[in-house]
Amino acid sequence: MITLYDADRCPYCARVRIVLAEKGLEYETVVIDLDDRPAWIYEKNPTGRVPVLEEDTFVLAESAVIDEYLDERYPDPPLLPSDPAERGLARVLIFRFDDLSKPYYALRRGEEGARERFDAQLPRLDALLESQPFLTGREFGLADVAYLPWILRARDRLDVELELFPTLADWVARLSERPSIAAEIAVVAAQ
Ligand SMILES: N[C@@H](CCC(=O)N[C@@H](CS)C(=O)NCC(=O)O)C(=O)O
Repeated sequence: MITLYDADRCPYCARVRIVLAEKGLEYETVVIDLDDRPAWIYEKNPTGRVPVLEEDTFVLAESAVIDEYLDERYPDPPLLPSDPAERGLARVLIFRFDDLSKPYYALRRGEEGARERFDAQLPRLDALLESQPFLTGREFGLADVAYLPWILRARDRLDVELELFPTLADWVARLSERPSIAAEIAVVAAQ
């Protein structure tokens, strides 16, 4: 049995929810109140953060690692390219995710200049999506999952205008047709 220690408002948890949905896996959710975390969550993850995935007695933290674990353990449908070069490039994008998340959290904190710093990241993603249909490569996969939760929250909660970046906006529109992503858009709307 899979258990996800989860919080609706957490985009890192969204990464895992999306992969569980894409794989069609059943799981149990334990909601963690991020403003009043139970002491026992530190036994599962020493940082006290969510998401944490538990499968029987196995416990795993870190959203990007959990997503790769799920992809390896439940390979159908695959969410990383079979071509090693394409796979490597998708992993670099996931590895460098902080290039987007740092200005995102600065924007959330209302720091001066943060909107410009966040907006400056979008042409890079837009240009990449002009050369390939998905951040992961030729098919949807883990790099798309790694970035989309923040792009959705930037659009829906921080008034970032994605229309200025048509290829990126088109990527969001295409992904939004997937049930796994539509469910996350509903989660963001409910917050
Ligand atoms: N690197 C972690 C980050 C997870 C994370 O920052 N989760 C946030 C919620 S979105 C959290 O638990 N925050 C509580 C805290 O920082 O104490 C991952 O990718 O899973």
